[in-house]
Amino acid sequence: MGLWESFLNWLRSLFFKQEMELSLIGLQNAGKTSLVNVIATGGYSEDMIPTVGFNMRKVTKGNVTIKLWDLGGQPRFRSMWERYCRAVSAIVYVVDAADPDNLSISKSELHDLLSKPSLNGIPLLVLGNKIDKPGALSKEALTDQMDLKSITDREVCCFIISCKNSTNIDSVIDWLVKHSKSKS
Ligand SMILES: Nc1nc2c(ncn2[C@@H]2O[C@H](COP(=O)(O)OP(=O)(O)OP(=O)(O)O)[C@@H](O)[C@H]2O)c(=O)[nH]1
Ligand SMILES: [Mg+2]
Repeated sequence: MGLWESFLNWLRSLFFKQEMELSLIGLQNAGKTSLVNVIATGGYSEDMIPTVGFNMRKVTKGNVTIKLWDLGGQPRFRSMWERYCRAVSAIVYVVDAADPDNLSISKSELHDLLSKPSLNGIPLLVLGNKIDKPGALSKEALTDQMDLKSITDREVCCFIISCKNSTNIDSVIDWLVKHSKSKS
């Protein structure tokens, strides 16, 4: 590669570099930390330790550096969700789509969070995880049961995924990368 070409590549990398910050929210056991691992390294494990408080991870996809706040989903950590969502480009809300018993709690926690004025207008990505499991909800059923149609003050998108089988993880990354542009 010639000098001039190297110089142009360097310039390009400066101008196209994007940064974004995201928060991963959802009830305990939904698969938030598993999703971070799949996005970062492609690794998946059944043996996961519940997140205590939060973890911050940085992941680079192409020219985009994504700073991820992976929050604990147990009841005692939910009061800090809002604080970690204030400055983000998007909120990613993870739901266990194969756990019907927790859906109504998950739904009310989501709607509570979105009612905070500080989070007004922040785009929302809802992910129904664990679709590898029998009885997991379809995207339509999840949209319905999480009452996503009632959210009209922001952009809302929904995918059903499996961290275990890496299903639709590409679509998630594409969505995230597209939304990095709105911030920087
Ligand atoms: N079958 C299946 N299990 C999954 C999937 N994703 C995550 N799990 C399992 O779900 C359990 C909880 O995963 P975590 O990623 O720790 O969940 P979390 O949302 O981070 O939980 P907290 O940190 O407590 O809020 C683990 O045993 C995972 O292996 C999936 O796509 N399919
Ligand atoms: Mg976790």
